[in-house]
Amino acid sequence: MADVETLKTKSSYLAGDLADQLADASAGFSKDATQLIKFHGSYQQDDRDVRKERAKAGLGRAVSMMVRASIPGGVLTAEQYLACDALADEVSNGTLRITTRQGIQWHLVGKHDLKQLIGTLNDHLLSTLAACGDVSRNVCACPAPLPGRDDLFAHAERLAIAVRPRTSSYWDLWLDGERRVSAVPDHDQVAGDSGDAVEPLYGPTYLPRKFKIGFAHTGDNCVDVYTHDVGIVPIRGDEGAIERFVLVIGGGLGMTHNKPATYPRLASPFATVGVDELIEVVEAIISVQRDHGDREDRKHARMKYLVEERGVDWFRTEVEARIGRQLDPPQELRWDETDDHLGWHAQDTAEETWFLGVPVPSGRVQDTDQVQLRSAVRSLVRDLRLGVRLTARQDLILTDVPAARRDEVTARLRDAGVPLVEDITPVTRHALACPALPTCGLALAEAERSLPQVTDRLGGALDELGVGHEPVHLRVTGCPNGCSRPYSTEIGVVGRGKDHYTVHLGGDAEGTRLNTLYADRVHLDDLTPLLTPLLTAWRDEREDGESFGDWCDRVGPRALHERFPVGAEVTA
Ligand code: SRM
Ligand code: SF4
Repeated sequence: MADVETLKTKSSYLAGDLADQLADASAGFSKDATQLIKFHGSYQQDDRDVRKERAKAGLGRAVSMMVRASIPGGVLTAEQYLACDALADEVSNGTLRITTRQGIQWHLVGKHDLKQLIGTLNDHLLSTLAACGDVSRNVCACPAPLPGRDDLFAHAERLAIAVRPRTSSYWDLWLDGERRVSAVPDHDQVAGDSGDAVEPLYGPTYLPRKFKIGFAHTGDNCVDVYTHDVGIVPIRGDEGAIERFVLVIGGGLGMTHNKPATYPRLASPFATVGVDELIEVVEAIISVQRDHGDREDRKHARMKYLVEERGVDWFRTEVEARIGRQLDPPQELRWDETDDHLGWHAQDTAEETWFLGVPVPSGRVQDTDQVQLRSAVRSLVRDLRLGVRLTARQDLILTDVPAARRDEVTARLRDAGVPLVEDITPVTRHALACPALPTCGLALAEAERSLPQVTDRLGGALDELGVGHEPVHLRVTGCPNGCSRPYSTEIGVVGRGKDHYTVHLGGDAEGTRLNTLYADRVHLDDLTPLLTPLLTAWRDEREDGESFGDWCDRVGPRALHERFPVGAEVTA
């Protein structure tokens, strides 16, 4: 068993000695407690920018906490958003970080401010419970409130509540035992019951590893549904109501450089289920992973390995045995061009209410000298009581804008220097980056802080080639764990070591195809020179409307290497 398994077993349902550790004067938690506190939504980190100097000066690490709220479908009321915003100043570093799973992170939080932060969130019916840890994480869902489509959220929220841990330790630790209503599932039966009274779904050792669920609308894969452990896509009847759901299973992206036994995987078609069966079937899927997932090797513990190695048919038989009936085969899914929901869109057919998707570079909602994004969003939400939605592409959507106030909203954002979607290049629009340095303890290279340089240079090269208007999708991470989903896009740039990256090409904008490794140890300065010959060939050879990723895929990885050998200058 991995050490974490013993820790979970001994923790009495995630309590451990967290209460004592929270009360002591030190800035951080013990090694064991840092593992347990993840289940409560918090990671212990240190400022890596000052690690070396502090060590030289004989000082310990500059320890702080990152706190993550899990927000199903990324849907927030005005009051909830304003509470999150206020916490950024009260206990954090003045920024809110929208995550690639529609959550919010606060960085540089002091250990002794955790209770205030988590308590305030719960006062607003938001939670950090299970935002991290070996449980089902935040449930993603397309957040766009387009007419006839906003019914998906209710399903996502219901499932999110059903799969939340039920231990009282979270409430005991952060809320003096007071349980909030929204956290209580409305059903007692749990398919694949662990036989455990406290955690009927998870049991005392929870899952072997993190678990992710996402909902996408047919045709619009804005949440990258194939990268989830369970992806869920509604099928609508003639009247437009959701009648069934298609499930895909076994997605996941994390890998380790030079360890072929670890790999990204896209989810496989699994089954079609009725609306009333959804929770039961998803719980049964989770229970199969709970019982059969690898609890010895955490690098091999995600459900994707179970699905890949035992096969979808074996998995389906296991689930059918647990629910006591056969599942219908998965209906075929179709995907159009994925919409990032930026810009203005009508929220109802009468066009009385609108929503505006606002680009947020790397999801960082902050004020800088040039751009007062955080202040502008705060004042708009406060004055117009707008709803806020977070996208899985790290952007935000302001909802419920009366038609008559659209111009005012646009003007106020522009006055604050906020670039809207029409003001940015396509490569900037579609780019994602994970936080990486200085907060992420696993980062091998920069990501968020280098993204502007990468998009400026690549955007410049595309302009020079006369294709600057074409959407090119780029995602950067500081290590191969894949937090900004770099393997399911056209150009994935993955941290390898200081300033060096692997470059992956040939995924598609719809997120239905993995890219493949093209070059290793590329210095960031060499990225655009490396890609320019390929982009030139794409411009000249592409078939009608063919995207860069589709062209790379058509040419094929081997031919790409032969035609565009990666020179020693970029692999130094
Ligand atoms: Fe992630 C770990 C940030 C989405 C795969 N991820 C981490 C940690 C907590 C580092 C750590 O363990 O010490 C990062 C904190 C950095 C920081 O300073 O904030 C971190 N992950 C993020 C976020 C904030 C990136 C972002 O740009 O928004 C995302 C938070 C989502 C959320 O609200 O829950 C985030 N992480 C993802 C995704 C994308 C997704 O889920 O859609 C993935 C790839 C999909 C997947 O899970 O396979 C992802 N994160 C990982 C992994 C590799 C897991 C694996 O199977 O190997 C790790 C490392 C681990 O778990 O050991 C990791
Ligand atoms: Fe950290 Fe790596 Fe995730 Fe980036 S991809 S946030 S560097 S774990």
